[in-house]
Amino acid sequence: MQYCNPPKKVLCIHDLSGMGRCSLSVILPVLSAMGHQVICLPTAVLSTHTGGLGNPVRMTDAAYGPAALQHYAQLEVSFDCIFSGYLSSPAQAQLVEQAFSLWPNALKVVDPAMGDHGQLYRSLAPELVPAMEQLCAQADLILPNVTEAHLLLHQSFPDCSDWTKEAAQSLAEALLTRCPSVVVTGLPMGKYVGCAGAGQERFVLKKLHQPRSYPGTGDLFAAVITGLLLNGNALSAATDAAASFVSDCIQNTDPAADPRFGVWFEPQLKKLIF
Ligand code: PXL
Repeated sequence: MQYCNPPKKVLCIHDLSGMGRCSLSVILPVLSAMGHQVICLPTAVLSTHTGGLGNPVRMTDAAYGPAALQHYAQLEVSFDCIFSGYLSSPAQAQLVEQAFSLWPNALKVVDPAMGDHGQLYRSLAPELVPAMEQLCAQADLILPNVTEAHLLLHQSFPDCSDWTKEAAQSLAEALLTRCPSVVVTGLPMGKYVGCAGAGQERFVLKKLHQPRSYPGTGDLFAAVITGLLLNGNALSAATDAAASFVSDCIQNTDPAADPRFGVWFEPQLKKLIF
């Protein structure tokens, strides 16, 4: 019996929102479909995301994260990638930093999930911003949306519905002072939504999907990019493919469905299996 290569191990430090198709609920199936082993370290367990479904029930235990990291270290496992997302406190940014120092050879991907539509998520304290900035400085790749990009740069959020390619590129490049590779997502570009990347390979992508807004699309995008990088793809190719996947998910979601419950990504997962 010939086995394939062992799956890559990805430590995902993100929240688990039970309903609403975001965070670990979408990252786990995406990375698994791509052939990776996901180790989930929930930063909080919520009944739903915080984007308009009422007040989610929350389960948080500040002691869980550090104890879980200690357990993994004791098991002497090594991770190929550490991928962080929604953190509920500055202490959890330190938790991710601790994971980075325990597994220094892992690919470090930070989705600085903090806000959308020009504002910090209501559930988060402003002190998270400097903690996230510090965390981004230690990452190999950061994936902020346009709101988070402005928060990280201490810039006020522009009221712009049609980003030019040049403006998108300079926003991404401004973040290169913080981290070696950057992909900014969710840039409104007229009839489309674009993303702009910068890093060793310089590129800007635009006009990726229709401007229908759903929670969790940034998490899907980040998970597909991460999975593709771990499979040896270059960032520009991974970004292109992740953008088409998210676009397919949006196009295959009935526009009449309640957007708060996210995109119908499940039937699209087969596109990620090779
Ligand atoms: O997908 C972003 C996200 C992740 N986690 C939680 C959220 C949101 C967006 O609203 O509320 C808890």
